[in-house]
Amino acid sequence: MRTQVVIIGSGPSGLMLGALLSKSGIDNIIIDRVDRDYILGRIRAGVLEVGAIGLMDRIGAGERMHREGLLHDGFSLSFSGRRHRIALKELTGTSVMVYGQTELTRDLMDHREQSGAKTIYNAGNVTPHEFDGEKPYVTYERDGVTHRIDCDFIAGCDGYHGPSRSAVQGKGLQTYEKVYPFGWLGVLADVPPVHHELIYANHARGFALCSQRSPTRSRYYVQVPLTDKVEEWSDDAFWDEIRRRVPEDVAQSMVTGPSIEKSIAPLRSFVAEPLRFGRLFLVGDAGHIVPPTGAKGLNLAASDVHYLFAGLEEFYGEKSKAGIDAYSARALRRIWKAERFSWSMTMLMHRFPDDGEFGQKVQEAELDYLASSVPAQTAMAENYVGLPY
Ligand code: RFL
Ligand code: PHB
Repeated sequence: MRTQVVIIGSGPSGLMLGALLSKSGIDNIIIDRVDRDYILGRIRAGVLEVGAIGLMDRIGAGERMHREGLLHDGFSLSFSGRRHRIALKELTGTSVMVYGQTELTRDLMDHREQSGAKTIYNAGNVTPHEFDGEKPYVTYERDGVTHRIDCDFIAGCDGYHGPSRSAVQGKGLQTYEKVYPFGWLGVLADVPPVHHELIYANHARGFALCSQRSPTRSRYYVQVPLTDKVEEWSDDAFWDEIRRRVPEDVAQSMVTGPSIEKSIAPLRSFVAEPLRFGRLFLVGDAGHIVPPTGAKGLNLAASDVHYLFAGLEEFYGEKSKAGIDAYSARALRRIWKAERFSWSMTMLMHRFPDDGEFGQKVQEAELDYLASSVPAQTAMAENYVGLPY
């Protein structure tokens, strides 16, 4: 088999890149380790920046997103029994959209099926080869048979645990990492959201987040120790805990119900540099991870795709390598700013077991400053809605 670009990974970054390439007449094949239903079963991001929304429109897959997505003009921070609203729209002129990653992925998968572009699911042992030279290829196994796809480029859109980053180990790859001493226990439930906007809560018992997917579906999170097991958390225990961590009026109006998904995600900051190794590119979570507090992961995948697509389009259209040569540096500039913001939101809103009272006093002072300073709120809002591409 031969194609122009092999995309490893059928998550949001692989699907967005594939759609843009197909639209420009650049042939591509997506290969994933699992199948469509498995990918759609992962409950992840919920907040889209204007850049990601624009990318969906450019692809031509944004119709349902605009119909069902919820525009949010602000969010609240709660701390020390107080609630403070960050007025995103008022401060920056921009809103964000609440539209689940599952729905965005479904729209992209449907779009790809309609376009007739090829996707190979359930592929085992997917491996990139010879990307240092001019003739890279990817091998994979299905039903006991090894297949080979020759290509011009390989896009590693295979997430944090995928084979692309493993393949560049020892080839000048540098990594930067911070692991946080807690995780997020998340619950999805078919209950109406407690508030029309998101609430991020800093509480003595730990962080909590009230998010949503639709007028009838809510997504809630609480900070938990890494030693906690999801099986040990009954629905009742979860609802009791989150109600303790949010302001009293919020707790009283929270509608609870059976969970339809419950999972624990560890929190990590991670960046790989560079993001290009010859004809192999790292894109999205394959190249970087942010803790979810800033709602940036999926949005960074979208900006990486924007830069890489521009480079590939220039390569095929104008026979220029300038765009692909610039990909890593352009993407990393934006990535590091989102890393900084996600780290600072995480430090501000969580309880750190080893930080003691001094750490808490500093958090309180920062939150108090934020509540009283419009420039500080504007800086937070500007980062939350997303820096320009
Ligand atoms: P994905 O979505 O992980 O997709 C990678 C794909 O690669 C496949 N793959 C392989 N394929 C072939 N061979 C192998 N050996 C492979 N290994 C893996 C996988 O099956 C998969 O299909 O990466 P991608 O496309 O880069 O997308 C990144 C986003 O998924 C991620 O950044 C966000 O979900 C992060 N995130 C959030 N981002 C936001 O922008 N806003 C949010 O509100 C937000 N909330 C979150 C989040 C992530 C969370 N978790 C669980 C990590 C909340 C949570 C709880
Ligand atoms: C979510 O709805 O899953 C979500 C929203 C905002 C975040 C993280 C996750 O910061």
